Amino acid sequence: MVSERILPEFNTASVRITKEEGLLLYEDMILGRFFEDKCAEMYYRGKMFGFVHLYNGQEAISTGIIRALRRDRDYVCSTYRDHVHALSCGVPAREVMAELFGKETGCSKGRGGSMHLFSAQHRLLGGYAFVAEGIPVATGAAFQSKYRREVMGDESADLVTVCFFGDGASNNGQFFECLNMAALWKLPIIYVVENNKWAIGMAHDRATSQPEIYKKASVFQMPGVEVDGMDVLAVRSVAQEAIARARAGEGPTLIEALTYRFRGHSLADPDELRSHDEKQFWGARDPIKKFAAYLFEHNLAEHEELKEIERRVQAIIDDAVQFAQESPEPDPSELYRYVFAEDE
Ligand SMILES: Cc1ncc(C[n+]2csc(CCOP(=O)(O)OP(=O)(O)O)c2C)c(N)n1
Ligand SMILES: [Mg+2]
Repeated sequence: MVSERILPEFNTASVRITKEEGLLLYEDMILGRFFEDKCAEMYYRGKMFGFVHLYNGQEAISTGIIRALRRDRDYVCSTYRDHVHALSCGVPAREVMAELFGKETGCSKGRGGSMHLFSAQHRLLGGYAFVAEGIPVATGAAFQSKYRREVMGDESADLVTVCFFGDGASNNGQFFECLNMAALWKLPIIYVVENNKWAIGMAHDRATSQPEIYKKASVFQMPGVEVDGMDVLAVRSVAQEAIARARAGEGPTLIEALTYRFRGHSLADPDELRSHDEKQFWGARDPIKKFAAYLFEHNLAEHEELKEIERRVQAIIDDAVQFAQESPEPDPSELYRYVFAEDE
């Protein structure tokens, strides 16, 4: 028997969601899941190099948080587990897949690869290979929008930044330094810890003196909330509240989303350390199946409508692979291009 930290079932009575919104959230999660499954296939066929970290199981967090933001205006900062965050931000699947194939048409021009997705247009501040490296970058982005809005009087700078990172990252120094500054300066930022219980092979409970990460917000006088990261409606609800606070100038929030990755740490990880029982327990809480059940129960979707979304998304993924395959490699004579911003 495994004893797992989970939260009581989220009460959906307060949720107001239209059919259109429901289908959009479903499609976003399916896009993430199907994209990652295709990545695994392509990686094992030798189409990608280096480390590739998949997001299966955690989709409700990317969808619930990012789809509550203003697309192409608010900022998102990711980690090396960044494909699905990029997709939720609106970076086309073609450009993400081409980046993983190291092609010139990728969102980072084939120079970044899986762990370094970037899109100025879609306000994706980047994937970062070093654990916790994105936290100061995101904090800086939040500082600049506040500065533009309050000091320079730019009303269009009412922007919110979301910073994603893992449970392992929450033990790094940047986490504490940045939460302190963000709270002190009331920055418009939301720190989202995706607590999937593991940092490669290190169990979260063995690595930290206080495993309930959301409680660490209190020492900075910052609101900290825990949420069921397998329930997209629960995540969306806490995100909406935190975004409204940040946009109103009331400062940052720390959200701890309880989740699980359904695959190994990276595609090079044989995933032998996590117990069978633990994997089974969390596998039964699949966020996509849970949300499909909600949609049926509330007459927001028919089986055939969801199947139609799945077919459409599969076609997008297949097209992305073809695009990536047919795209050119970067030209070696342009090795130094894009090193500086003015090369763009
Ligand atoms: C500064 C730094 N230290 C160590 C590593 C090696 N490393 C890569 S991923 C990882 C685990 C991070 O776990 P977590 O923050 O929980 O994120 P998850 O992989 O679970 O999404 C470690 C230690 C690194 N990339 N950067
Ligand atoms: Mg983790």
